[in-house]
Amino acid sequence: MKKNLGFTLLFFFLINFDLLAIRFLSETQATTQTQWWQSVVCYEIYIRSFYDSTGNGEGDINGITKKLDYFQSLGIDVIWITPFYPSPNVDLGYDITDYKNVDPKFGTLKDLSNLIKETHNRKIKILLDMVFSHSSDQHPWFLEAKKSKNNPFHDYYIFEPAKPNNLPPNDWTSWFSGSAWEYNNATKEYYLHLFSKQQPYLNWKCPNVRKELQDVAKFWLDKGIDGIRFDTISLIVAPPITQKNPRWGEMPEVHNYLRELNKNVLSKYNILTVGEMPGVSYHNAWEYVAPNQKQLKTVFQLDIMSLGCKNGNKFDPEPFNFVKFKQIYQNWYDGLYGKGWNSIVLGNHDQARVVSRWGNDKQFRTESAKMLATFLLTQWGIPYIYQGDEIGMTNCPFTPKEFQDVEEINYYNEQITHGKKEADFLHGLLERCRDNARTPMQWNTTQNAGFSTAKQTWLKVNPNYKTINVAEEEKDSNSIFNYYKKMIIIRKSNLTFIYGKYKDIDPKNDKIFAYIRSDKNNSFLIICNFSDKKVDFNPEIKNLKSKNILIHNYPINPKFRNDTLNLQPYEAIVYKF
Ligand code: TEU
Repeated sequence: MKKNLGFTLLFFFLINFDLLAIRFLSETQATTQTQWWQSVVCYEIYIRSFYDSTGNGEGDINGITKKLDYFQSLGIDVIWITPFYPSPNVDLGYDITDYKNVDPKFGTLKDLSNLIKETHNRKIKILLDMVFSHSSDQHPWFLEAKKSKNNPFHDYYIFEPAKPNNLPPNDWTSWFSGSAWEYNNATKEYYLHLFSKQQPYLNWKCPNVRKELQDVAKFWLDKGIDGIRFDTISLIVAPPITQKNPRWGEMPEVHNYLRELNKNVLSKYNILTVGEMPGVSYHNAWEYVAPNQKQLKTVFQLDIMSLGCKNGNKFDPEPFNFVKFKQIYQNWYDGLYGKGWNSIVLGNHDQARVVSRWGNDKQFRTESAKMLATFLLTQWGIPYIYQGDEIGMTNCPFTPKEFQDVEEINYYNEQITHGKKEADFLHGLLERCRDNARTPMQWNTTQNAGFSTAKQTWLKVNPNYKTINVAEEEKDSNSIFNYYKKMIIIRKSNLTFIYGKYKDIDPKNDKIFAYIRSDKNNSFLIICNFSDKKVDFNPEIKNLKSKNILIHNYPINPKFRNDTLNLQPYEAIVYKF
């Protein structure tokens, strides 16, 4: 009897051990197993400003379809399209009233199916933007929710009783200025909004909300899209309202809800998912994107966007700390490499133009735009090119009357209300406002830069379109556009840039970003002068002069004095050795 019991126990131990071993192998394998999306180069399309096919002054879905060959010629593998769902456009599409439809001004569901088909015909993949942490205040869910406390949709949002004297539940502020609470008269409560008051915060603790949003993701995935960019997805669970300075992105329930979304929907498709995750950084990003966490595939590294913001104010620019800039890339590599995947952006529809912010859009526009392309496409992490950066589009001269973006309009009004003079803050606002990145794509020198035949475009066209446009760039073999093309080919033909190790060889240098990408087959040295100065730099690499140069953003050979490079302003060189 005892012997049988012993065998039985041994049998069960061995079975469980095998199962555990298989699971461990499959999960570690998943970390190292290659996935289609690890080697892609992505491109963000801000649909409203990309190409207007109807003449109404705004970009649209068929406009993207008409320009798909452009992405093919550039070497793009994935396009991410910003929201085109029905919206009152308080936040230009990031305030949604119908998650399963297309706003008529952008086209129809049929147009979208055609775009997906045509995109796939060109072996390009397509990501859509899902805005799941808030809806529009005109969404039917919210129109019901605010009616009464016992309305079945009331729990879809966060309503809290007012404090004495009808004060908001706490002093949290919105990302778009002012309080994060708006009073709702019908129920004598406040509702939470992290952005504009027209973007009420969705309550993911409500199972019906999670079910609705899972259905939304499934609806679009079943149309054949290849992935999702999740807007502000780390914000889906609010900290306790007693937390004076709320720490977003750290609530454990976020993981549970993302696991549920992944289990019920995302995991059933071979897709790329990328989270925009305010509050998540290199020390905890792996908790969201490590394969065995079963949540998302990748995360955007946006820590650099907090650099150069005096007292944390995006609209009070100061020179950015370049050593900190480099440290951020090292931290994210150390925090994620071998555990999960990072996504690299230098700009997007929420930030100033990359050549204006990180480069030099005056004397060294071409050199610095090419240097930034070299940097973006040789870093570890999936690179995202933002619409127009591939031709060196720059910030645009606006007057406050021309503003279209709620973030800058609210900020402007708040400053004036607090008695500030325009002279005190307008310069900084103009330098960093989101409209800089949202001016219409500059295709050529015809009316409205070839973006639209409308008399008036939704946002002004940058007056420099006569000299900065796709047509000019495509025909000039030394253009920024053709440099991006070469850099994309270099990245994709050298897997070291995708899977290889990363090492900053001079982290304390306050002008030069020099790093090595290596694997068992190759080593590459990338040198980027992020300054407008001539700089001597000795990378301490023997016979560097004799090494093979893969790409260089100056027409002349690099200058040396012995083993020391005399780098030109914004000079970028990639050596292979
Ligand atoms: O942005 C979220 C976010 O982190 C914001 O702080 C944004 O980066 C801000 O503009 C920086 O100053 C996402 C979308 O990308 C943005 O366009 C939306 O306005 C926002 O969410 C609300 O949906």
